[in-house]
Amino acid sequence: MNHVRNFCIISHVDHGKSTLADRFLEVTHTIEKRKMREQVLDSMDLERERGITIKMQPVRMKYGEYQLNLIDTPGHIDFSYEVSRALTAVEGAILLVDATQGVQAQTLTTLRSAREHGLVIIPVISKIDSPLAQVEDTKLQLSKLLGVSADTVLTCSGRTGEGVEDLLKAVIERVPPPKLPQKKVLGSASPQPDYFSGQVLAGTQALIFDFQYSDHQGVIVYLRMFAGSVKKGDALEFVMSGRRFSALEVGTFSPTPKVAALLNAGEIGYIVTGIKEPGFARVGDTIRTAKSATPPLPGYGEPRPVVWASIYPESQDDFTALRQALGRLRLSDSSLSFEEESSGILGRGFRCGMLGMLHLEIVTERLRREAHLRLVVTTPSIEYEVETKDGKRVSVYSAPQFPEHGIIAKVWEPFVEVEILLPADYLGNTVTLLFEHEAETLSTENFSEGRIKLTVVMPLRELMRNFFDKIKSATSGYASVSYQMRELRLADVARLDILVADELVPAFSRIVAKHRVDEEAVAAMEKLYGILPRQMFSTKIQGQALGRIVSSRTLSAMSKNVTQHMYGGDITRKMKLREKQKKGKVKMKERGKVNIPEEVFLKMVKGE
Ligand SMILES: Nc1nc2c(ncn2[C@@H]2O[C@H](COP(=O)(O)OP(=O)(O)O)[C@@H](O)[C@H]2O)c(=O)[nH]1
Ligand SMILES: [Mg+2]
Repeated sequence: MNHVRNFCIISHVDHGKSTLADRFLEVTHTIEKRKMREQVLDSMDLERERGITIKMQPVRMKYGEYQLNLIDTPGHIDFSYEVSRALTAVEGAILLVDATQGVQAQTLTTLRSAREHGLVIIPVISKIDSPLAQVEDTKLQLSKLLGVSADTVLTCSGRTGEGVEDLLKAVIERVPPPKLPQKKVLGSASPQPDYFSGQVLAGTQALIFDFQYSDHQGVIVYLRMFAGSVKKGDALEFVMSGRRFSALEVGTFSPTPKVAALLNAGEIGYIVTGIKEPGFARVGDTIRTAKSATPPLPGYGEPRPVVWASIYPESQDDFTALRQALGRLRLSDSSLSFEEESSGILGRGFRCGMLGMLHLEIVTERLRREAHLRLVVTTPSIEYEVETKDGKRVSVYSAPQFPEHGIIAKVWEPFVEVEILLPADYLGNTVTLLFEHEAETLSTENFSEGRIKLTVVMPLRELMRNFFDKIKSATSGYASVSYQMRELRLADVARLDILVADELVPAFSRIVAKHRVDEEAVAAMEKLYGILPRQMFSTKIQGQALGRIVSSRTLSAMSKNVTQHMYGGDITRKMKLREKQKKGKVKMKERGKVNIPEEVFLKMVKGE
């Protein structure tokens, strides 16, 4: 009998995964009471500040004679690549649904991928302590969704601990132990390798599902053992890159790293490699005994970036530091992609692909904090494919690179399939909003008592036009949304430029639907008019698209005397200011440059 159980907790964001994990850790005495804190597995500062889980976090617990390996996962869609990798390391999943919210869009998405991985699903209702909990109703929703009887749905509260121990018992009963490799029978033909099925193998075979980097230990590999075992000193290799290393330490998560003598087939743990340079290994690669012929496990597809932004060091002296920081960050965030690029004004930097706006925010914040870098981040953009009239097809990752109107033959843009769950009462508002965002409805289903599930396809460009916020406000916060990237389709879009004092400001350029060019141009112009400080001279603000000026407005000059607001005070300071003002005026006229403060850039780029 095998005493190992590997499982993860999946759900819509905020349904109580990390809090339930806390109670598991308590019940199993994995963490001492005095070291316990809320959502203890959210160990990054950023996770704690924002109250969200960004990274999956494995932890090993002992319960009776059982070894339970749990992986807590993030719920936000921008971190779904973390979830999909966690699913390959386990045999079962607790599908958690908040009793005060019911089944939400991300519940459906994570359930679908858990099923694709062939996992045993344990349906669980959380937050039953809440006065707003609708336990029976949620039970019905969940049992219908899974096609199981309502009495197989369990209930718990991460706050009071009610039902938590029964959940662990259910994990032990319902989740199968890992399949182990069969013993080789002499003279038998070697069977085909089969993922998760247990194979006939001589050596060690482990799937890399995550990394961590430490200055002192180098690359630390998070893995799920499929065959054989590893211990300190073993000679191992990465299958794809062929890179060899000796295991400096092996261990498990408690949730902090804890040295172990051995990691056996079926278990989850880590290996310290001591390798300091990044770039030799990817998640989804297999680790095997060095010089063995053990076949690789099926890996992961590369995630497809949703938004792109360029990240430059404020000072070019930090370029190498930024490259190193990105390399290290990518080890612990394998959904990040980056490539070197250079720009005339900003120098050398990196074009980075991310899974959404929250992901972009987290990446830049982590670079700033963990590597202490000062950065310039350009306006995020989605990817377009442009065919120019000379027959060349190029990928465009930022609006300023979008070719001039006159030379474009065709443009393609990514579409997304979006699932929306909402109360039927808000259908009218939602349909209007969907129309405004060029969405085409694929299906409308009654989902549960008074709720509807809409499936639509729309341009990613329209999803990025604040669709999430808008649908939340159109439905008093009740709608939940999940989406998936689909194919590229022909697009009817144009680049909208903003000119300030007749000069194009690349950071303000963006790609908009052709039929919205006028509207967008006026909106951008008015917005800038409202936030741009007055200059020494009157300043024209214009929108330009499709080869013509589509909007124009003039900001009058600032009042003549900059010392007016100073009462009394130091006369020499006033003189200095006047001197400065004079010089400034001359300089500005010479260059015709307008001084656009950093916060104006930020305000223009953010929101609408
Ligand atoms: N009343 C109540 N609130 C809970 C419970 N579990 C979690 N919460 C709250 O729900 C919010 C989200 O919890 P968290 O564990 O971070 O959710 P996650 O995003 O799924 O990991 C937090 O404010 C928790 O305090 C519960 O069982 N009862
Ligand atoms: Mg969490």
